[in-house]
Amino acid sequence: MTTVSKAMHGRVAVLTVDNPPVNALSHSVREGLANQMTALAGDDGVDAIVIACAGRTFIAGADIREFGAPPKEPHLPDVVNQIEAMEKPVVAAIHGTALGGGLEVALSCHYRVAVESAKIGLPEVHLGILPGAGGTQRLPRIAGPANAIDAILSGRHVKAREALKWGVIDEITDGDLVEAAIATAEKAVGKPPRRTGEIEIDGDAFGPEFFAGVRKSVAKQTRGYFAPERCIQCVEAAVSLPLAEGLKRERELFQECAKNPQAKALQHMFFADRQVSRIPGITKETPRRDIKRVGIIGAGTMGGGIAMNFANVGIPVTILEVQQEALDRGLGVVRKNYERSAAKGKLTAEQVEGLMGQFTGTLSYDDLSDCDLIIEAVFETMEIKKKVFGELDRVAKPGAILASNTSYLDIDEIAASTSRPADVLGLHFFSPANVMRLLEIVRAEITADDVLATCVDLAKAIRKVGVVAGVCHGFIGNRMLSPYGREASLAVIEGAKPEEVDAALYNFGMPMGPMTMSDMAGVDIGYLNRQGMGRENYETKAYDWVDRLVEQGRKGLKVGKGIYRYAEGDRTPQPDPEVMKVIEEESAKLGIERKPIPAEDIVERCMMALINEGAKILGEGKAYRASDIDVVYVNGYGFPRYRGGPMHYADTIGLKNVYAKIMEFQEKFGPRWWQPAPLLKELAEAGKSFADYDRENAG
Ligand code: 3H9
Repeated sequence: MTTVSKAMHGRVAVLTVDNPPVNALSHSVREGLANQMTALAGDDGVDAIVIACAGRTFIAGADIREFGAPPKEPHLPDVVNQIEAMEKPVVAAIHGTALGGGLEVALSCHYRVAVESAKIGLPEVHLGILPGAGGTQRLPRIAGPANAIDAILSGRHVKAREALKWGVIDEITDGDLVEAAIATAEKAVGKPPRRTGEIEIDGDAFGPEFFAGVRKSVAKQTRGYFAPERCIQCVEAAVSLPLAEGLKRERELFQECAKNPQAKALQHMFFADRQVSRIPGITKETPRRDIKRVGIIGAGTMGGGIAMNFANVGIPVTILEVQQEALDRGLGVVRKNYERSAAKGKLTAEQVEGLMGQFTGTLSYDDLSDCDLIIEAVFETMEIKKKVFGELDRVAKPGAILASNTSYLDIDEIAASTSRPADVLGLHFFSPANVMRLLEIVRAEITADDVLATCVDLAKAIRKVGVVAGVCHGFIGNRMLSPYGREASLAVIEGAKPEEVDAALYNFGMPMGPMTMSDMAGVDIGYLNRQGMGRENYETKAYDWVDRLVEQGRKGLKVGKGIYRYAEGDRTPQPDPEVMKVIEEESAKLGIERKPIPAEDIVERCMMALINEGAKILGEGKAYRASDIDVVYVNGYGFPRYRGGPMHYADTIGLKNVYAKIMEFQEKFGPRWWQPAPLLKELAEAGKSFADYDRENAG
């Protein structure tokens, strides 16, 4: 298939890359560009060359689908060097996004013309690699090391205007892009070659202190990641070495990154993020309902946060409370949130007022009658939820979508309590709802397809990662959290200190350990939940010590003490000897001889519990794909993205090993909580992975 075609415009050859959807640099494109360059170099009828793209974008990078396959010549770095070495001027005509290898191709051209809406970037770091076709050597030369390192480490998309200031783009045109590029090419004929790689960097300002500062500034957000440090080393090489040597160093470091398991994990997440909105039975043709106004019931932290998502994208919200005071308080919190953003310079005072203008407060259900979607965020009991849905059934217009923000309750039961169950589903936001990206979209037994399709689209519109889950206790995320928390808590009663458990999981890559997380969420929440469950339904050994703390008033961070203690105005958890006393007493009560537990054992138990529950969820059809579970855990629970989510992590261990470990735990800790998921057993015995399962079942 020809993906690079040539058309002559006078004495300028215009090469058009046409490789939908994003003109990635698949083998045919690399080969097409290389062959064309060879032919055009020797073609007396051609004075200059333009590289342009068909469709929605300039080249968006190397073809990620080819990663892992045996490399095929010509390699991109060679193609890029070949373009730069051309004696005839080469001009890139950029629209859409010139990303990764796409920008590297553009940087090897001698001029770059773009449309105003174009963007450039080197997002390789998000895929666990680094720009491997000269990007780390050429961008610092043309844009300066500081801009280059910012672009390479953040992977952000830089607007054409900013790129113009950096010198990466030579001209922004509001006319026809290809014509403008041809004009630039014609003007360049006869001038000496203008090669990015030949620009000299004045390295004086970019010594060791500069790079030490860079390392320090990104240390927190890059904790545990392999590629960022190698990106920095590449730019150091650009500053200190001639181009050829810098390119060699870039190649070595690129290979190191490509071989590291993080690259595979991050590339898995790239596709997982895109797969998640593909819902069996839902197509582009599935009708959608119009959402012009949203109603929210409950103006508490959750309700207010949920409402902000809609206001932020220009959808007006009616927010209902039972008492004026609660309503005023809720709207006051929303205003404060916006004002905080304004204080940081993210919003103007005028924008704050505009956003607040999207809110209408009410105490009457009747005022929700013009809403197209109503989400309740009230107290978490079935009785109250049913009462609310009864009211909604009475006032909502026909066709309105009715959603519950419940974290655990049975949406089928809620739906069945209305006269319109097909219009009901769960929309489970995570706290703080205006910040957290995850949204679980809970499909009830008879939720209508158009209701689901509308909510999947809506999730994107409000910039959330929407994952469809089936009805079960805790859906995907919280259901998995429960055995994970149980194992963490058991480790404490068996001999580990809370801070040791937290450190083990923090060092694994979680943003915080489960003990700190409990304190932040409120230790009393789990306590109340357990009170409602009955002792026969949970592992009392794991939680009796926690419950004793709650009974002593240690409800967590909000009261300054929980599993840890907190100094006034300080959120740093401090180990507390009082807590250790309770733990030791409870261990003794249970006849447990406390023993130190190695960090690896803590991590292993927590991870095996998480994976096993994930496999149960998948086997029961409560998640469509293993990769959807990964999306939930990475976006909602801070599971390290570089490990690819719990299910991909399980694949890296090997499901046979995971299954064997769970059987070992069954032997050691008893069968009650260690029943392997039937799907896990099946896959392990067949020598398959969760990725195989996804390929075979969900496409
Ligand atoms: C690189 O360049 C390495 C080099 O430095 C060195 C080499 C030696 N390859 O996101 P969308 C697919 S690394 C293959 O929904 P949007 C994507 O999977 C690369 N496929 O659209 C999806 O497929 P499907 C550096 C790709 O409009 C479809 O295109 N570049 C690639 O929201 C549409 O994607 C990047 O990391 C690819 N490179 O956003 C850029 N890119 O329909 C990654 C996309 O089957 N891409 N697909 O699900 C993006 O950031 C966005 O896709 C883009 C469009 C902004 C371009």
